[in-house]
Amino acid sequence: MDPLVTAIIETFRASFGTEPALLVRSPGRINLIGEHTDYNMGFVLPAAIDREMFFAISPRTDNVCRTIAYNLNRQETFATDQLEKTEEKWTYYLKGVIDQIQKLGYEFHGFDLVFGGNIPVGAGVSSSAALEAGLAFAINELYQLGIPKMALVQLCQRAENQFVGLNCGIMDMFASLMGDTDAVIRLDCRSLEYEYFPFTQDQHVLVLCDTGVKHSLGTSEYNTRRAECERGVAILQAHKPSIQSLRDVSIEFLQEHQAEFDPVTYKRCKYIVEEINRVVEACKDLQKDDLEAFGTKMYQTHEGLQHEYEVSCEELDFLVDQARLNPAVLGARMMGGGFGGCTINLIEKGAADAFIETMTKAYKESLNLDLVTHKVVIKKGTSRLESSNERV
Ligand code: GAF
Repeated sequence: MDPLVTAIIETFRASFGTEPALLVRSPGRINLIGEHTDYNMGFVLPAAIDREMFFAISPRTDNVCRTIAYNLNRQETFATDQLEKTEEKWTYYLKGVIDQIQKLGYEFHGFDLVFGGNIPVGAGVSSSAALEAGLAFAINELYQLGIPKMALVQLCQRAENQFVGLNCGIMDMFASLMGDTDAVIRLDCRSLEYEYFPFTQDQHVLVLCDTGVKHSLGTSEYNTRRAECERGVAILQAHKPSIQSLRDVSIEFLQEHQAEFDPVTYKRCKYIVEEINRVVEACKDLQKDDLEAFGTKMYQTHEGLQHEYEVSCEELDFLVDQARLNPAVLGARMMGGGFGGCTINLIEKGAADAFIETMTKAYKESLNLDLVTHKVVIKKGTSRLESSNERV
C-alpha cells in the first residue's frame, strides 16, 4: 500500500480509536485541450491522473464531523447544521459538499475523516475538485444515498460556485469523478454527453512542467474572463436571440459583427469560438491516431491563451517556447485557469527524461527558478480503495 495511505489510516486510528469504515481515492486531472471552454458550454478533453487525494472515513450516529487534513496537519470539528466559514479554508470544500447534498434533500449523519494526498496544490491539476469529489463520493457510499455520479459532479460544481466562491465550470469535478484508465474524455459541457477516447502512453507520454508560481490575478481574472464572454454573447444575441453562449457562435458570425465589439472583448470571444472548434478537430486527430496534428493544436491553444485570452504568464510562455525547441515534443501549452501552474507536454516516449533535464536546466538558468516535473499516468476516476493490495 502507498505509504501515504498507510499514514492516513494510522492517523485515523490514533485520532478516533477505530478503523475507518471506508477508504476512497479521488484523482486530480489534466486537460489535453479545451481551456476556458467549459463555462462557455463548449467541449473539453480532460482525464483523471495518478496524483490523488485519499480519504479514511467512518459514519457517526450524530451530526458531528471531525475532520483532519493530514498534509496540512490541521483539524476542525463542526456540525452538519452549522456550516460556517472559519479560518480553516480547506474546510470550505467539505462544507460546500455537505451543504449541497443537504440541499438535494438527502439525509445523512456526520463522519470522522482523515484525508491527504499527493496532488500538487496550486499547480492547476485540481486538488480542490478532487477533495470535493472524494467527499461527495464517500458520503454517498457511507450512507448509501444512491446519488447518480453525474449528480455528484454537478453538486461538487455548485459547492465550489456557491460555498467556496469560485465561479468555475464543470470540467474539473467531471474529470475527477468520471475519469477512466488510459482514456481522455470529450465532454460536451452543455448537454453533459461524453465519450471516452483511448489514450495509451505506449509511444508518447505526458509530462507536466510546474512553474511553481501562482500569480494572484488568478481568481479575479477568471471571473473577469467569464464576464467578457457574457458581454460578447449579449452583443451577438441582439442579432440572433437563439444564441445562449459562445458555443452557439461561428467564427464567421463573430467576424461579421466585429465592429460592434471593443477590441478586448472581441479577442476573448475569438479565442473561445476557435478553441471550441479546435477540441472537436483534435478529437478527430485522436481517432486517426495523428498525434502530430493533435500536438500542433495544443500549441495553437497556447498562442490563443497567451495573446488573445491573456491568461498566461512569463513563466508559462517560457516553458512552452523551450518545449518548441525540442523536436521530440509534439505539443505543449499552459493548462488550467492560468496565471501560473503547469504546462502539459506531449512527448515521444524515449525522450521524456532528456526533455525534463533540459527544461529544468533552462528554467534555472533563465529565470532562476526550480522546475518541478510530473510524468502523469491516466487513471480511473474517484473510487473505493477496496483492499490493502490495490496499487494506489
Ligand atoms: C479552472 C476551472 F475550475 C475550470 O472549470 C476551467 O474553466 C479551467 O480553469 C479552464 O479551462 O480549472
